[in-house]
Amino acid sequence: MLKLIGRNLSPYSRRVAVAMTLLDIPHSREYLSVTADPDRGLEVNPVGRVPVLELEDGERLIESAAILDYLMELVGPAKSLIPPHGRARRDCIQFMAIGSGVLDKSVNAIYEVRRRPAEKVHEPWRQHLLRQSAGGLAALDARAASRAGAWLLNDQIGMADITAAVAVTFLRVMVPELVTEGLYPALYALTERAEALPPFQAHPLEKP
Ligand SMILES: N[C@@H](CCC(=O)N[C@@H](CS)C(=O)NCC(=O)O)C(=O)O
Repeated sequence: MLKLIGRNLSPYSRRVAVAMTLLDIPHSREYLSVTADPDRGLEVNPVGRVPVLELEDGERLIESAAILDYLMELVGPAKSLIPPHGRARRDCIQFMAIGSGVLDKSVNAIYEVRRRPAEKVHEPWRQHLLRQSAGGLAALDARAASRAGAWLLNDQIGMADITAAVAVTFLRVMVPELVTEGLYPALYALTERAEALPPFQAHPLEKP
């Protein structure tokens, strides 16, 4: 059976977990925190990060986008949460990139505070990271607003939506100043709709 390594506080791990459940892909979990156990992180991934997907023969895949690419190929084009070709595929991958870019920048902003001694936090850099994250959130909100209540690409939830919703939920807990009430109404509405679905509820964000 496939094994997904990484806990649900990691939004990159959570987006893979939600996708696997939505696609009915049987898998086990190892809820690894690389902060608590960096040695295990380096054992399963040469660069010590989660998520990692362990295949049945022991091969390990790293990087959530690469893991998702593998999973979409596994389920085939009819079920894939990333359209197989053309404009729809390009748009999906671009909005996934914006969502993961929001996460990359905000996770770095979190590390700036949590992983450095207080006197070494460089606040102008943290603010720059937050501006980059906010830029991505505004782009996702504009797209969601233009879709008049549908999902980002079409009428079915896909990987761009999952990434966007997982990012907003993560930020609400970890960087609430980025997602204050009323700031991105269409994106928040999309997040609420997504989080109400069983595959999201099966993988709630862990408390930090
Ligand atoms: N681009 C990677 C990012 C993964 C990532 O940064 N994961 C975090 C957890 S949220 C991590 O493992 N951080 C530990 C570290 O970078 O030292 C992906 O999409 O999988």
